[in-house]
Amino acid sequence: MGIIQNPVLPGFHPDPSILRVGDDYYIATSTFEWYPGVRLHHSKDLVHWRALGGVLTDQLDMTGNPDSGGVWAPCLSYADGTFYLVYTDVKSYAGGFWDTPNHLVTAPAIEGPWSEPVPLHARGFDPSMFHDDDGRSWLLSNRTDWRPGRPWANGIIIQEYDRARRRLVGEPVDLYAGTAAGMTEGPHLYRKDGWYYLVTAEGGTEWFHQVTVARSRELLGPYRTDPDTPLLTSVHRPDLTLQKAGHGSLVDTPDGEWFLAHLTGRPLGLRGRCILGRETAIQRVTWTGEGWPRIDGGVPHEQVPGPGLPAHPWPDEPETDDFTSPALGPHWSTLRRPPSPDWLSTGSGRLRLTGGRSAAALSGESLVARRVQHQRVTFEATVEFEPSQYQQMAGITAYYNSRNWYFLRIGWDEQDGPMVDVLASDRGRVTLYGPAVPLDGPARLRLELEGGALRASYGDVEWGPFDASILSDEYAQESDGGVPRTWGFTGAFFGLWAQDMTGGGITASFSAATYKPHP
Ligand code: 6LW
Repeated sequence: MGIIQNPVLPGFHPDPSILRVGDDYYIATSTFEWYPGVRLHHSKDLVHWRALGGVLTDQLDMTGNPDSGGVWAPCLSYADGTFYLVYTDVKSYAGGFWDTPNHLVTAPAIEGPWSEPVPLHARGFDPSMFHDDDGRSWLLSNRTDWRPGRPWANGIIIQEYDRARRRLVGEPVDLYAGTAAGMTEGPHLYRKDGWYYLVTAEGGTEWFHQVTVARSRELLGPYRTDPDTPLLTSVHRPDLTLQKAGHGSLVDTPDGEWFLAHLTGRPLGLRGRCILGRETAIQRVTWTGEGWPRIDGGVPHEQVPGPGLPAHPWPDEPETDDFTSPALGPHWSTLRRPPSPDWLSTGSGRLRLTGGRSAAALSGESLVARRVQHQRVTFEATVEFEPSQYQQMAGITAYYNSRNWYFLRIGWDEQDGPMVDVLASDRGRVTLYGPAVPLDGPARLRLELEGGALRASYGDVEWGPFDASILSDEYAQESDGGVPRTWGFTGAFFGLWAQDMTGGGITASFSAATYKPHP
């Protein structure tokens, strides 16, 4: 029996939905403004996971949104030889107005081909699909409320989905109002031993987060909450490494062992900032004689005895991406637009980016990045770039969102010509950090993260230490009079970035991108 070492998906992997099909386990996680639009992972033993890549939802317009628009809380399910993936393409939440169109894509195999999206309703977010034993399918979600002074969501709703006609039918009905913990969302429905079990996320996705379970003999309720609610939370245990435990989904093994995949966060210090974003962990679940699920102590554990399944380790991801493949590796994401030949090409040892718009544009940026998954890690890449204008720059970045980033860049100015320095943005306040070091051919640029400190270097020259904690969910959240303008729902990234504000589209070339955790 292997040990599940949590988090199983370190770095930005929130809102996990876990699914077993035969001997294979899959997890889908949210991506917000990053492509691919839904991120998928595969395991055969719940211990070893690998990124499968994602489902590119090209029809999504991730531009012009607050930074955390985009794909929320995908849910993967399976019926009659078909994978069902539902997700919310969040268009707005700022000011309390929710526009949350839900979509369904289907595929005969996890690798695809995925269908064109079927539009569902936009009444609320965190959709999931439940396939009942009688062949009927149901869409669940929360329901949002824009009215000032009201809770922003008021419970879980359910509506029938007709699989043959590929559309919603009937009317949505209220399923569950939630508990006093409030903010009831992330619904997943399961059938076991004659009960329908409704698993929800409550308390909001931060320190008060929890997993709540309710059950009913009838699909449409009434649902009674577990008298010993919640199933899981870290709210009373700020000392634990795994915080924010909530938003869970259940899975069983062929031998009848049960597990819960759930969201967690690992702050810098006691309830400090989470630069790794919200991550995915797995806990072991047992059932009481009365048929309620239990997790040891009701809290998240870093090490969990795995199921009785043969070990199935995947080959290690190489530390350095040499860009020999004509496609981007599965650990890379792109910002707000899918990779396409008009701005990105890879192969023969190079990643070439056509300079895009500035960080503030919220569209047309040329940024290729990977999740920061360790609190102590070095990221470096070789950059070849020949700017001739101060509006052109390329280099490597430690990036949270359009307002919070550090950019170790090759730039140009009238005095120095091509040079290397650090440009940074802290809640939108932009600062240039010298010295400006003359550029000498291809530049090996390096960023080093040590907990809350970030250092940049080129040759013998070092910039920083900078405050890395601004690259966190907590710092990214900004509000207007208590109403969120931008939420911090993603996590820090390391990336390769090219900008050309002349609109001329100068090319930058990147090679040997190395991500190396410190021992
Ligand atoms: C998600 C909601 C939540 O849709 O945070 O963790 C929201 N819970 O369920 C954004 O990830």
